[in-house]
Amino acid sequence: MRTQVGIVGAGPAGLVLTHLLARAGIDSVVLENRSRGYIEQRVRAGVLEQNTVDLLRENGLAQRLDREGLVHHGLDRIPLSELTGGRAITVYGQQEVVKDLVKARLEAGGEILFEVDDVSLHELDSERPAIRFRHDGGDHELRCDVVAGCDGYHGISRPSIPAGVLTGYEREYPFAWLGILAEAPPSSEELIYCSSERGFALHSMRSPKVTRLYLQVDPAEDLANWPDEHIWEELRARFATDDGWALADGPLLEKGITSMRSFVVEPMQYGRLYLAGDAAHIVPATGAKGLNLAVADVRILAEALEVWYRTGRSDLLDAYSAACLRRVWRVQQFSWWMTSMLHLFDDQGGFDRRLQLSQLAYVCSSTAAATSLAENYVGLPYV
Ligand code: RFL
Ligand code: PHB
Repeated sequence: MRTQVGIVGAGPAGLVLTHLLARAGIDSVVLENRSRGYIEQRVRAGVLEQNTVDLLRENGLAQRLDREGLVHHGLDRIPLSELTGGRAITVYGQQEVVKDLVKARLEAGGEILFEVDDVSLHELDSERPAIRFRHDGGDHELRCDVVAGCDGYHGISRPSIPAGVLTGYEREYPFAWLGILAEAPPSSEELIYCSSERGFALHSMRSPKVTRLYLQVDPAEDLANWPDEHIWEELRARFATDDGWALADGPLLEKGITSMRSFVVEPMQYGRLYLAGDAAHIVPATGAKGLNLAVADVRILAEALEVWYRTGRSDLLDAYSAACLRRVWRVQQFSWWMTSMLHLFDDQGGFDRRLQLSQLAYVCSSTAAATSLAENYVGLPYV
């Protein structure tokens, strides 16, 4: 088998990349180790920044997003659009984005192979790298010009790079998020980021009938300790206000625990392998940035590949890592800052807690401070 760009992973990064390349007339094949059904059901992100929505729309991939996505002009207490010249976020489940991208690509004759096993990368420092894998009971080799490692944090692309090439930068947080999806109407028009004395909580949604809620929990927490009623009690306690506001509840459709970590590798490239999305960096979910950052990476990669194929010029490809990392570190700082401001830390004393509360009050009352949050949250424009 032969293609121009071999893409490992059919998450947002790999799927957006295959679409952008197709539009530029570049062939690609996507290899995904899970089933189509699995990746289309996996509940994850929900907040798309303006850049992501614009990019999907410009590429004809936003018909259902435009119909069903919930456009938000603010967060609770932060008028995002007013502070950013009209930019907004759209709440639309990541698995819905994945469904739309898979369907559109397959309908256009694109190649996405699901349930591939034992994917391995070879000759990455040559001009004809190869991807070997098993599929439908047989062994295969895909020869390509370039490999895009879009296989997430646990994928094989990053570990295929020889020792000593990459430098990793990491921070683990002393908490995780317990997330639920519930059949209950959202209890607020807007997303609510809540820093309570019992820990952080987040109110988000997926539709007028489905609420998405998160609780800060211990990273070693076992879901078995959280029967549904216990989750609702804790949510009600954390969101409690003295103005009679009540949280609507309903049957749970999904629950899971997500660790919180900041992680970056530099550079995001080795030979003909280019890393994109979670394969190269992880942000704690508090900033709602992971998916958006994955899309920003592959936009840069697709443009660089287009120039390379059209003119033979490799300057943009050579600059890929540096160009991505500028946005990656901005988003890392924002996500770390949101996380640090809103969560309770085990070892934090009264002084640190008062600093957090003061920062939060400042962000909710000063136009300068709120604007800084807002422009990062809706996504700084692509440069
Ligand atoms: P993905 O989505 O992990 O996709 C990687 C794909 O590669 C496959 N794969 C392999 N395929 C072949 N061979 C192998 N050896 C492979 N190993 C893995 C995997 O099956 C998968 O299909 O990475 P990508 O494309 O970089 O996308 C990143 C995003 O998924 C991630 O950053 C976001 O989900 C993060 N995130 C959020 N991001 C946002 O922008 N806004 C949000 O509101 C937001 N909320 C969240 C989040 C992530 C969460 N969890 C569960 C981690 C909320 C949560 C709870
Ligand atoms: C979500 O709706 O899943 C969501 C919203 C905001 C975040 C993270 C996740 O910061």
